[in-house]
Amino acid sequence: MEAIKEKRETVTRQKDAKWWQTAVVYQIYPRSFQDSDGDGIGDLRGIINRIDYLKLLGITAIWLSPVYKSPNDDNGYDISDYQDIMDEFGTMDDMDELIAKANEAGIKIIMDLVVNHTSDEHKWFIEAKKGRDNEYRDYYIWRDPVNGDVPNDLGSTFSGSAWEFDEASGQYFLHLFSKRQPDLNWENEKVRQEIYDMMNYWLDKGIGGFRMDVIDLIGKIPDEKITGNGPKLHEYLQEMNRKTFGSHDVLTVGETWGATPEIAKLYSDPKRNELSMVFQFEHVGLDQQEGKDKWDLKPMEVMELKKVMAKWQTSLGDEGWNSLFWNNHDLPRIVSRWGNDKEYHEQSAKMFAILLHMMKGTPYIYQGEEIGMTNYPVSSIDEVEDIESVNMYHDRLEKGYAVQDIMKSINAKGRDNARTPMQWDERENAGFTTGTPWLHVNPNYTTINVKQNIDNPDSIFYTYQRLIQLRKDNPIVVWGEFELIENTPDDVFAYYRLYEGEKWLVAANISEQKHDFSVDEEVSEILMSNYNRTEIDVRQMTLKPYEAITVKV
Ligand code: TEU
Repeated sequence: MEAIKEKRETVTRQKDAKWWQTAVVYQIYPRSFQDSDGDGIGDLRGIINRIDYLKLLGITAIWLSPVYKSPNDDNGYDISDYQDIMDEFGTMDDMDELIAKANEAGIKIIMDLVVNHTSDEHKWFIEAKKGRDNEYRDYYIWRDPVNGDVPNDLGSTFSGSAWEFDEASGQYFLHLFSKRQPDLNWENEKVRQEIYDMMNYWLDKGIGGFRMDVIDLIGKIPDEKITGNGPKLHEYLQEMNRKTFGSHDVLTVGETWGATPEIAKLYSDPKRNELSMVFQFEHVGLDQQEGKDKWDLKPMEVMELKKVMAKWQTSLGDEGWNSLFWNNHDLPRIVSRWGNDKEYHEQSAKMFAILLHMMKGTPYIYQGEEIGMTNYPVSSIDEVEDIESVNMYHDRLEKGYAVQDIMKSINAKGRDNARTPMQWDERENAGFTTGTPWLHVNPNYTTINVKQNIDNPDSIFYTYQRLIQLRKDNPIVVWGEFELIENTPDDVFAYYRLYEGEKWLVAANISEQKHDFSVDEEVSEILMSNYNRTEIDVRQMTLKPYEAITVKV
């Protein structure tokens, strides 16, 4: 025990270690996590009731998707009051209790900061719409028609134009997402100060930081059709750091869809006093056709995945910090997307866990990933809830796409896949609610649920629990150098981690085929094996379908 205790201390004692460099973050989509009052919608009390479960898993921070007042046009990513709690989720007292109880359990609460836009029911927008002279008009982005039409051809992520006409004033306002999510005008310093005041309100509550929704868009120049990475973006982030979280020891992670390693360094180089890290999405785009939308599918090539992830593991150096994820509330479930959620369900879910959690960076686990929850394919658009999928359906139908092709895209990439209720046990509605769930429960909850995972020592849950413990006990996982092993079969992703003379080898077979694998190394200890091997000789072995190992060499 002394040796492990000593090692644990070295994990956090390293250089000027930040707590978020040794953290493991669990993302909760509150609407689908746990309902406590039978209205069919998850709530804060439900999360409080599950803190012991999260402590058992071993995570040390929760990223909470938005819980603020919202009309739920985009399920909480359309905020009408940043300093009040959505009615369905509970009260501010519940929120204060969640922060306190999580902190007592050694778990920090990371709030979701959605400040590229508000809801159209926010008081600022209600005022702004009253007229061109209203003091809040310039909190948003208004433009006159051009030749009686939209100011330019900027498009919304949720299909159609990014410009909505306001009859009363005869102007258009900008919305890069739904028509009910008007973009804020960050060039207006009053807007920036209002946001900073709100952030300090939450920091004063003792939260552990912020996940920053589409933060790469706040520097937009709509007249030049610049949306991401605008010229003032980093000026705003450095001002935000100075005026809010810079004086707190918190985690800040930016959602930056277009980031490259060079761009990521601009956000997360400690010398720049901006953010802790970013979510980069280069690996997420590997199964969409070049230059097209996420709906235009193509198979993911493992060779591409290896190249992209190795590049990110080795490019930031000490000028940034990686976030590590496969899933979130916008993405299809990894075991269905790139694994095999039928014959090799457990093996492929465990393989992706081992492959990712042995890398360098802060891992993020999305609710249900730790028990291998899967996509839930539907047959009709009537079963689809998500605004992004519904808007795309109508847009592509109008453009002549075949319904079955549209539904194939939605089943592959639609966001509802990630938002089906958390599967707790075999009771009706998977123990998520005693009422009627707001979104269908995946019928496979009878065999894929928390209770069945907890009762099975060889479950996916315990694979995640052990990976989290390995990170806590071994500095090599947090601080070790990453080195890709090149000469492997295309579908085998293998790498080393090296730290102060210690060397770990990770190998994952991302396919249904067996693959020979050999490196000239002597195994001294087996740390992870999703096939529970008791002997491993990496000088000559055959990896089974979706097999993953971590060994000390
Ligand atoms: O997502 C940003 C975003 O662009 C995603 O919606 C993405 O386009 C798509 O969903 C990829 O599958 C953030 C939030 O994560 C998302 O839930 C919100 O809908 C969006 O911003 C607007 O706030």
